[in-house]
Amino acid sequence: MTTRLTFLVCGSLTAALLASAGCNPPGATKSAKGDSTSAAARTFVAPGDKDEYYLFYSGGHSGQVYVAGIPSMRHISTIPVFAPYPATGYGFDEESKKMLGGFTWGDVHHPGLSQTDGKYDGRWLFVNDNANNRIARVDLRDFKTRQILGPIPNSSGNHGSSFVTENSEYVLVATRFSVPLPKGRFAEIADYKTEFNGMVSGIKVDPKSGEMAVGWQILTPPFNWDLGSTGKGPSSGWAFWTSYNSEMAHETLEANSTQGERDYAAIVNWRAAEQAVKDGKGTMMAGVAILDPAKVPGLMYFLAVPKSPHGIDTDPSGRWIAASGKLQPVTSVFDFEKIQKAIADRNFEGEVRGVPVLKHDAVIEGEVPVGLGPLHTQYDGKGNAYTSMYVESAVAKWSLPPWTDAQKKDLNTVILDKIPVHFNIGHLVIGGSDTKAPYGQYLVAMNKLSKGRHLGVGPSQPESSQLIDISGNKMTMLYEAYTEPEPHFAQILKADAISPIEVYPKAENTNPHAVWEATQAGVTRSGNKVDVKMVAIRSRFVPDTIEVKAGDEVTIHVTNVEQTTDMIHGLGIAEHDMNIVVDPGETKTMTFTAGKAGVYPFYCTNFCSALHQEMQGYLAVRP
Ligand code: K7E
Ligand code: CUA
Repeated sequence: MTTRLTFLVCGSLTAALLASAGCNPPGATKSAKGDSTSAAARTFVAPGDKDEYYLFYSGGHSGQVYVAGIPSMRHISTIPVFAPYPATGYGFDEESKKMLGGFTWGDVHHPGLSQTDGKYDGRWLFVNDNANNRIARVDLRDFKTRQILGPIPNSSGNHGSSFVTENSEYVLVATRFSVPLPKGRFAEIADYKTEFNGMVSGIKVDPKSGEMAVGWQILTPPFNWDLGSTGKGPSSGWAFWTSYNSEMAHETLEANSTQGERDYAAIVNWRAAEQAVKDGKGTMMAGVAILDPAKVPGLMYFLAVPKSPHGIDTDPSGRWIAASGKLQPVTSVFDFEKIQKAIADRNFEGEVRGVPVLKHDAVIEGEVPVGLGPLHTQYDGKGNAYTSMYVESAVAKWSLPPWTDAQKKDLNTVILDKIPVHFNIGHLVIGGSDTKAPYGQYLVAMNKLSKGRHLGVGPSQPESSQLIDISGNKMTMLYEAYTEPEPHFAQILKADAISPIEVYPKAENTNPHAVWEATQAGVTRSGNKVDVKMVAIRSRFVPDTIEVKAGDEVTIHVTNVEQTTDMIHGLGIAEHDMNIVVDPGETKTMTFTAGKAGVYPFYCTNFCSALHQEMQGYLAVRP
């Protein structure tokens, strides 16, 4: 979500909608205090005990991913991805600096866990950067960012990702913003409709290493692709995205992109795209094979969805696809079996730039009147769906089809429960909702506003994330945690699905600059280049004096020779804006230019032992 929605939905355009409920319905401000004793017991994780689940939630424009435990909702760790993070030295050492590619921020929206056979396999977490068109892979063996791919060519505004296919063949990506292509070409903004294009990209994932590369791209009209999801079961091999701005407006989108009654969802046959590229049907642009869906029939279909849809989510069976029009109080449920039939029967209601538009009535199963401002839907694997409602500040629980005739006549009857959240929910997450086997125990509501339900911290307020028990018929509010901007989406993983390492085994360290003994450490010079091989061990650096000349290019390779859990050493150098943090068994490299003449202390930045304060040294810079 963006602030756009805040103004749009809570603004004048939908005054009529709001008149009935308001942005924060009065009933929504009170929590079920009566239940608080049992809620406390259900979320209490005693000191020393561990949580049952990981919650990986996006840090939005912080560029990071946060890790919390469920049910305690305690923040455990921050995984820096698209932005430097001094706490772990990320973005200061040469390896991570290179991955960041000169960018100092990103905008993480949708974490996606890798899957095998439609279930989480605990290998990787993919996250997108909406701002700089990148996608990153975090390795769940060590919770470190291992690759950042991008900026993705021919693609601008990587919002519609990271949607992982059933066997992690691809991470699928669609563009939020359209630009003249190839990137770098200038066109008048007034010529938006004819000169600008969007793109759907298949990011190929190496099944062994997880290494990502751009596989293929499909050219689209300049709609603003929004959220997506991948198919499974009957919809295996397909993917779905919503869009807004089918009006193809290029200014004042708040008004101009909301004129039409419907916008288009894209239904993409990614297996066919892969095949078409193999068959040589692509045209190269910026090194990528681009497919034109008008020339390669069967790749892409459009489907009209009411009123600026946002979320689109495939259910665990792969048959039902729920899309929510944020300006209309219903969630549209599409039947993939009907979609396939409509495609086979060529049951179209027109076309847009050569892409057939499926007949809406032929593929819709029903419109569930969930409530105001519906955005995203998650599933518990027991036949129930849960839709977040931004305007209403609530979550609605409803039953998926098949519905009885009586239910079909009045879909109000499929709504089973509603719970208020505080306030203005964006995404919600149920563990495994995007797999064949959801856990169905907890739901986390990621709310855009906390409105001071916490100790005062000045005008810049955190978001709030609320833990809801969904194991019974009725949803129960359990806990409320404050989260830094801005959790869009999250993934929940069973704790026992992974077993992260605690040290890097010495035998695995293949860094050519690693040194394991004090006797191997030292300083060498060639010209104005100074190379330092340094050992870090409780509680000293070897060497602990380094002498250089002003203007020298200094490279320090630090090996933390510890093989003990949590024995981390940092190396911070005064007035050089340098701090790297080295985990046990790891070697990291920092490179900098020695500053003005003088003597600069360096010290260990991670409290590592009783003599941590003594872990220091001097960088002597001769004039
Ligand atoms: Cu709804 Cu970027 Cu998925 Cu924000 S998005 S909420
Ligand atoms: Cu090493 Cu503190």
